[in-house]
Amino acid sequence: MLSRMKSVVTRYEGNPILKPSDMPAACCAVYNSGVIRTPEGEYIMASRFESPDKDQFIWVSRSRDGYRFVPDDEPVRFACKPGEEAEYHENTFVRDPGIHSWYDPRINPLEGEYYITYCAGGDYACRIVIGKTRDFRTIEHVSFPLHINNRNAVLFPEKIDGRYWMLHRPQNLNARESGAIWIADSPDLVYWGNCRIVARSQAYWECTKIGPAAPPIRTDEGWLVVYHGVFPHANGMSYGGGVMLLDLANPGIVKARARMPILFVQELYEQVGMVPDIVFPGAVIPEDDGTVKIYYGAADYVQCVATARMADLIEACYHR
Ligand code: BMA
Repeated sequence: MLSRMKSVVTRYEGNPILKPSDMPAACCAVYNSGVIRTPEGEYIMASRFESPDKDQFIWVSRSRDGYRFVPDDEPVRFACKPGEEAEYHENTFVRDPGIHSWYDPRINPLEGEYYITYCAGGDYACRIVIGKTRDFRTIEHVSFPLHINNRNAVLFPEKIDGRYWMLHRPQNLNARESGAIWIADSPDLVYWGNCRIVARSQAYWECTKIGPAAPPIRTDEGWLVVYHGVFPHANGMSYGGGVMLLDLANPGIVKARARMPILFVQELYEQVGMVPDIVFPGAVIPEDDGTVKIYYGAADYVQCVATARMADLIEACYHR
């Protein structure tokens, strides 16, 4: 379909904002970050950090302006109740001490706390884990919300109808079944259920699968959800970012959804990396001047940021 709609997203000219050589430990990729801005105005970014031997850690960097980030000296530590470490490792598929695979963190503000939703494991089996942090140095285990083989999850920032809500993406059931975004709800962040499909792929650019990217943001028009979509091309998968609005009172209902991706691979640093042709958004931060910062991983290698006007993102949802 031809569209005359101009691009609503502007890439930061200093991209990438975080790359392997910025990290204080041997690193072959740092990307797919979750980000928040604290009430004190500090930006905190939790990134997927990959060591050259392919362990995966979550590594935090901090910034005053949202563009220049300084990494902590160490990755975050995962903590659970004393005596439950072996169980936590078994259930996050840590194969033996030292082989870690915790990745793609999202930071979800909820009831004055920061909940981290992240994925553990790999292609053999993976799952969503919910943790919680105050200092972004230690993540305390909260729950294993869903059965295995779910990959991306974000929490709504407030209770709706007295319950907690989550968007998630189960692994594709098979090659022909395109992966969809699902919704689940919970009374306590531990027991989740009532899982059902919210949105399937609709356009060709996202025909392989779609998954939630940034935690939903409340707007007058509905919950604004930025998501990722995947297209298969001759060389592999190409990832882009889309946007939709969910009903405020019933977030299982899509009110409006852009047909065109708002973010798609254009720059060299998105085309060349560990995995080519990937833009993978993980956070949208609204600013006081009506703009938002959209943080995204590029080519499974580096971390980038772009800006947009919130009004333009909402309007894009009505362009079909
Ligand atoms: C997904 C996840 C992401 C990654 C993407 C592209 O399945 O593993 O972390 O960015 O694939 O390789």
